[in-house]
Amino acid sequence: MAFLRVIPILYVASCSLAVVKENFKTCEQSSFCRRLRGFKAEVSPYQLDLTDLLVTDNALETKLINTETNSHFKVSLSAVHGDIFRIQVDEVMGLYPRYNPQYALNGEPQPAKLRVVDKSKEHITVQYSDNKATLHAKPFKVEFVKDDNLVAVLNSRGLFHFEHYRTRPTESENEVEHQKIEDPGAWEENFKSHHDSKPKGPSGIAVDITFPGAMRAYGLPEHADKLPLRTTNGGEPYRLYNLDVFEYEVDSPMAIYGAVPVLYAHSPKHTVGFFWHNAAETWIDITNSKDENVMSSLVNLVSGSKESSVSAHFISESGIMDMFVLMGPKPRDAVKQYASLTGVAPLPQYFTLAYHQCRWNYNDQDDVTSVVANFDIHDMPVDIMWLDIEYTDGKKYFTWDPVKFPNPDEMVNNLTSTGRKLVVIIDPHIKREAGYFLHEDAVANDYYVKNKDGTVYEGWCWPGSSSYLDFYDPKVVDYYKGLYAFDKFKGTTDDVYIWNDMNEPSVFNGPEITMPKDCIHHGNWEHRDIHNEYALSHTIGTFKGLVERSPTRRPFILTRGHFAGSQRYTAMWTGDNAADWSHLAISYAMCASEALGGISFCGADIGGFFGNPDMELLQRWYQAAVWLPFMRAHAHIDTRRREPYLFSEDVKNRVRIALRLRYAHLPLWYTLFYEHETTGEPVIRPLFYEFPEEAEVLDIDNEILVGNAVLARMIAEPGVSTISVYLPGGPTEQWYDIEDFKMYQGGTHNIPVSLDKIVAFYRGGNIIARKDRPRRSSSLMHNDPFTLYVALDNKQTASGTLFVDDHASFEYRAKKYLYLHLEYADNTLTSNLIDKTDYPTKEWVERVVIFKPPPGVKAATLTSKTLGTVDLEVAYTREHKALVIRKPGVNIREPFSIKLY
Ligand code: NBV
Repeated sequence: MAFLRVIPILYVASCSLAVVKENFKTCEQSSFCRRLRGFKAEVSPYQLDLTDLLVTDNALETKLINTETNSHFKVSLSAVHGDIFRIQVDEVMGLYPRYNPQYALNGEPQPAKLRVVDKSKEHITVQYSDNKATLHAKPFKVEFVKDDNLVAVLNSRGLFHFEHYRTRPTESENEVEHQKIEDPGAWEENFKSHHDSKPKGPSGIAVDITFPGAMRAYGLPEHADKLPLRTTNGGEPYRLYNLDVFEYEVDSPMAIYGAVPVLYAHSPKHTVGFFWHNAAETWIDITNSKDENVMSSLVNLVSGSKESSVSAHFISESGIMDMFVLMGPKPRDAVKQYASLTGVAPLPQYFTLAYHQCRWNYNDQDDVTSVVANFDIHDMPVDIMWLDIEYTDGKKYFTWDPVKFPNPDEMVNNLTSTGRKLVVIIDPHIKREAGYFLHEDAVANDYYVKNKDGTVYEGWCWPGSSSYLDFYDPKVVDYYKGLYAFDKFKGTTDDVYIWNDMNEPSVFNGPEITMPKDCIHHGNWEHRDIHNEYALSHTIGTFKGLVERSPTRRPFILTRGHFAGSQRYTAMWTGDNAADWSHLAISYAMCASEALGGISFCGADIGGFFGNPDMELLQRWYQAAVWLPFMRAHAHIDTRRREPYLFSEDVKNRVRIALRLRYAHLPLWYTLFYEHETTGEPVIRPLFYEFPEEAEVLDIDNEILVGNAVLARMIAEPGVSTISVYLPGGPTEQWYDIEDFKMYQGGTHNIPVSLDKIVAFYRGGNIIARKDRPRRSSSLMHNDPFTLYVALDNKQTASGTLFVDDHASFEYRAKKYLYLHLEYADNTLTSNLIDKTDYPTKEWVERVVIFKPPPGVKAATLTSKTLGTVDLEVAYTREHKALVIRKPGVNIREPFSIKLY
């Protein structure tokens, strides 16, 4: 019945797109948020007892006391390799164990040595490299200093709070006691929740952290909001609670599908990160001094100066308090420090970076075949076809609809024989239907998440009555991964990959469209403790399944729900956006924020999921999506068909050009993903990442950097004929329009734009390897030659890298790859291997294009071991904007040099 009540509101596409806000809590309606946001103290009641101190090589441990309630806590401060401090706070003799996320960290953080450099009854200071942390006793406060600059202070505003029991009360005492200690609203969420029939009561935690000198904060994905975090005082805090928000709105701090609790406070002088390692519902208030007069006094308190600052107030419903301070000092350092904790995305297969064609739903197997055939007929590249939920037999995952997809083997073979791949959806809800093997196995072996009374939890989702696998139970993961085996999931092959949707988890009749918080997972954890981590636990199961199924192929998984650490297993996309300019506009900001949160492999549905884009919006969307890591078109079942070949010649041509531009840059994307795996650097970067000293870039989020070499500026304004673009780096920086090679210096430029225009620049000083021969799919490009684009800086130099391997297997981990360093200086281009590795390849250099070339070049010679020294043809392009060197012909495996005369 609940389903009938909820579904019409939630899942019928409405004419005017608007989120139903009433379905989701505000901070005020979330009792722990209301309580802890309201917790204010003149002076923090929390004090350290530094007489109770244990110091080891890597950590110190001491006691913290709430002087008002006399509750005791254990605090530890440790040094983590790579300029990171970790602070953990937990109850002493807590009545219940508190949860610490199990899957976010990529193993135990590596300890580093710290030493005590100063100590009294009032404070203790430890040092690790040029980082210092001082614990102050009365009141409790921790200061972080880098290079003698105070960069962060924990609890300077006295908002630290830890809800805690001292004794196990009876149910009635408990209620009275807590109404006294906390507040009368404290019971709504937690009173009835228990592991052993006793109520647990409030277990919220909160802390403030202030960053003196900071001018902006970034991060905390996933929100459909601008890149810089806004001041939330007086409004709603940013919320992190994985939710299936139907028709989410932009410019909003509301929670949506993913939660990555890391933020970066940034100023031209310093960047510091803060990772709140907690999987429960979390709210974060942000205060930017630029917006708040009140903050300047706070900053003065903290730093004694009038400089700017940012402050954050983290509030979570449960869990231990586990915090990492990433000491920077630059954005690059802080982001890499975060990656050192939560890991990196393994190099994806090459095809995953190409163009994906999706729709809810392709009608049947003939439809799939015909869509691909049409891409071929219309000469547009496509690599991957996607099947949404309608391919299944009655929403029973791991099965096929016998009428629409009677012969999946044949369909898959048709598709993969032309080098294409298939992705099929697998959601985590399991249809409760007698005879469905998965449900029967789950019931027989106790695989489902439970209600608090130990019975199996039943919710409502696409299949109707559903239950949810408990991926916290190792035996469930063991079973689940086996479902991907070819003999289990019939019709699939090595070329079929997986889309995990609805894994927040989405429960149509659940509170806030998700699982009730008092459901119980393996280990006796309440759903409230692990909620934001559930999707991650799901995709780990899928990842294991794909590795086991195809041990020599790198898995590809797309997920909607995500958490810190998800990058180690999956790509993500920004869910159900709308065919609206505002949703196109927010897509760079959303993916840039994810990239700072470690998840570079991000994209937004091209065209917008809900609604029908007009032709201008659709084309602009394709053009913008060229520069996001995951490039997929997708559409709601109620929308008109919009495969790009359906439109006029003009539109087709523009989309074709956008797709070809994407395919030409696949070597760049691939190299960047390799470098992401090896260094932790994000693949796409907001401007402040590469230009941290430049105040002008702080708020820019309609531009994005692909690596450090390409700057793309989306056009998300309808009907424009001129746009303004900011090119960072100042007057000495040289940027080249990638279409006409025109050179611009750093600064603001107004650029005329037609509908054809894709606004992107190569940064002077970089060499970009491209594959410019148009093909139907990326697999047909493997042996194609490279064109090297040399974009010179004002010193007439440039450099770049190129990664080459088999595009699919794990052999690159056994040194079967080529990683090239390309360099241009003194009128000579050279290529050398960075690592002592080898990979036999047919790929070769077809052309070199030099932007802003030296004048008067008449000839060039190539020298390499097997070719010796050969003369090459050179020619300037019109207006001498570029010099083209024809057919160097050298295999990319061979070191070479090309000298200009
Ligand atoms: O599986 C249907 C859709 C899917 O197309 C979309 O991409 C997901 O984000 N799914 C959500 C279910 C609900 C759509 C209203």
